[in-house]
Amino acid sequence: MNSTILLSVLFFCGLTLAQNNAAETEVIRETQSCFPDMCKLLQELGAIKENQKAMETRLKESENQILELKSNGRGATKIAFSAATGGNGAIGPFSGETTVIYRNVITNVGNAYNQVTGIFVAPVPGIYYFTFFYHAGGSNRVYLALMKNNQDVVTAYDHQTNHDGADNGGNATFLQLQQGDQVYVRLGANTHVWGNNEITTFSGVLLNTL
Ligand SMILES: *[C@@H]1O[C@H](CO)[C@@H](O)[C@H](O)[C@H]1NC(C)=O
Ligand SMILES: [Ca+2]
Repeated sequence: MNSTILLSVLFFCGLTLAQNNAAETEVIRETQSCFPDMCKLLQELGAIKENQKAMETRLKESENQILELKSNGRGATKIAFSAATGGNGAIGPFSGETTVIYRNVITNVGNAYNQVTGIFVAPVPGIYYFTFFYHAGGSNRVYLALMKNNQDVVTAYDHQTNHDGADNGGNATFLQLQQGDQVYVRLGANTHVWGNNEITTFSGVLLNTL
């Protein structure tokens, strides 16, 4: 039904209803018996149209939100890195605590890991997952700690021994980070790990933004 017809019928209904209040004649009674149904129908049609408009608006809003998430929104943030120390022998022992520098980058989506400093800096607040693994000999102790800012979160340890010449260990954790929080692996004083190829690694991934 086009809107001109809709308007004129509504206008007619208005007249009919107005006349109903003072209804006396046959003609008006006849009109009354026929048109009130029509008016109700039109009212319902109007309500349906309103509903449809509201739904279209909501659909458009949802579409916009999805587009926003797909492009530059927080839902699009992808952060993941894996790196290995590389090198050709023991890293340590050193007299003080040292940040382990994983120079060989395997993956660094989002560039939040710095291969010069060995430090990962959270670019967005979120839930992250980190792992580190090491290989080491028995000639010295092993002590590695995954650090969140200045606090050790999970550690890996092994004793010095001369009959157990090859050790492998590691640890993993979920961390809730604020933007700018630093995560790195610290080698304990007078301890060591081995650094050949991809044998000693540090990895992290953003699971969800918060
Ligand atoms: C992981 O770290 C925790 C906390 O430092 C420690 O108690 C646990 O022994 C570590 N696990 C391994 C497999 O080294
Ligand atoms: Ca051992």
